[in-house]
Amino acid sequence: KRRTCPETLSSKIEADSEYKNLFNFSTPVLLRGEHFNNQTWKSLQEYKPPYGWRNLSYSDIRSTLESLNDPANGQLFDRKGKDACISCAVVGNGGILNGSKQGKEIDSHNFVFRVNGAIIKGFEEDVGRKTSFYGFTTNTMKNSLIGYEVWGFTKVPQSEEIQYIFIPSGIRDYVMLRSAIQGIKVPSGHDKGDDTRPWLYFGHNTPSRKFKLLHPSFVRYVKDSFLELLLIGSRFGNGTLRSSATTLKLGSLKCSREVAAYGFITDNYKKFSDHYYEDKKQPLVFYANHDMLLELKLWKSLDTRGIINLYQR
Ligand SMILES: *[C@@H]1O[C@H](CO)[C@@H](O)[C@H](O)[C@H]1NC(C)=O
Ligand SMILES: *[C@@H]1O[C@H](CO)[C@@H](O)[C@H](O)[C@H]1NC(C)=O
Ligand SMILES: *[C@@H]1O[C@H](CO)[C@@H](O)[C@H](O)[C@H]1NC(C)=O
Ligand SMILES: *[C@@H]1O[C@H](CO)[C@@H](O)[C@H](O)[C@H]1NC(C)=O
Ligand SMILES: CC(=O)N[C@H]1CO[C@H](CO)[C@@H](O)[C@@H]1O
Repeated sequence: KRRTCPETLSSKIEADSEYKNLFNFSTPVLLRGEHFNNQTWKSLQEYKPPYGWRNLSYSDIRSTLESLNDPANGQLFDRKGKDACISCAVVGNGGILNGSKQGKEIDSHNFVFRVNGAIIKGFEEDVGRKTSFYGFTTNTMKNSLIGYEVWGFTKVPQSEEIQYIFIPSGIRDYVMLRSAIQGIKVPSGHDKGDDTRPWLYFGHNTPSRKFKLLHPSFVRYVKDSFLELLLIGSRFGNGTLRSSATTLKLGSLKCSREVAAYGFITDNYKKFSDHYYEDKKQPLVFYANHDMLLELKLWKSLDTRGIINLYQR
């Protein structure tokens, strides 16, 4: 059933004189096979990864894109008609969620986005159960599996409904994605080796329509519009925050009714642990304090202006 939105997020943003320029609803979001041509190849040579394809292998990029040949690879939301009025929860992994009891509310959204070390088992009451999208770079995913294993992040979320959003930080993401679709071990590059079997991460026989690849131009747009904030990061380096912020921005552009952000940094971050799953409080690690505080200001002001709902307590 189609429902029309009383007030769409895009109309709210368009009416906001300060923020409308931060959002560009025409930015391409996902890349798929039909986008590969000489012109795209050439124009993306202008930027190095994650913002383009400079110095990346033509044959790897081409074969990866060609494997994204299902129309669903180019669409975030499969079910037609749902586009009419979609509400999303974007769930970060911040300590603010420990004891929050937000699980039911999170699951009540049409789609739930999670990122990086998203541990669910044992935390359902606070973070919910549903995962519609999992966003990551190969590097942040693997770092999360190593660094958060001790807290229970032993595998990437897998389920019937889940779809995987690859954030292309370098050639390894393209190679991993292609191998995942083909159902083969990673044949070359950084992730080559016996212990890198995509099906361990994304499940066996996962249909190719469940894999999405963010357009490098989208990653660049997020960086530009977020005032270079994304160069900074926490414990596991610069990719972690980028994955969260990129995923949040993606939700803001694509979810027509509402975007609620849970587990992101808030004013009173000192009260909370780095992540919701640590057993003893661990302070949030800043590599670039100033920038992290800018990020905090940005989330908060987007909330104040009614563009996102930022969970705070
Ligand atoms: C928005 O994105 C489109 C597609 O990339 C681009 O052509 C356009 O110039 C952008 N608009 C603004 C105001 O930046
Ligand atoms: C695209 O580039 C390839 C290799 O550079 C070239 O052989 C081919 O003719 C080009 N195709 C078009 C339509 O320009
Ligand atoms: C990377 O690409 C630039 C411009 O496309 C080129 O000048 C440079 O030689 C390349 N570097 C390597 C290591 O291939
Ligand atoms: C999580 O919450 C519980 C119960 O309030 C508390 O005992 C525990 O210390 C908290 N964990 C962290 C890492 O803050
Ligand atoms: C952990 C890490 O790699 N931090 C780096 C993130 O990026 C900034 C700015 O480029 C560096 O100064 C940090 O060392």
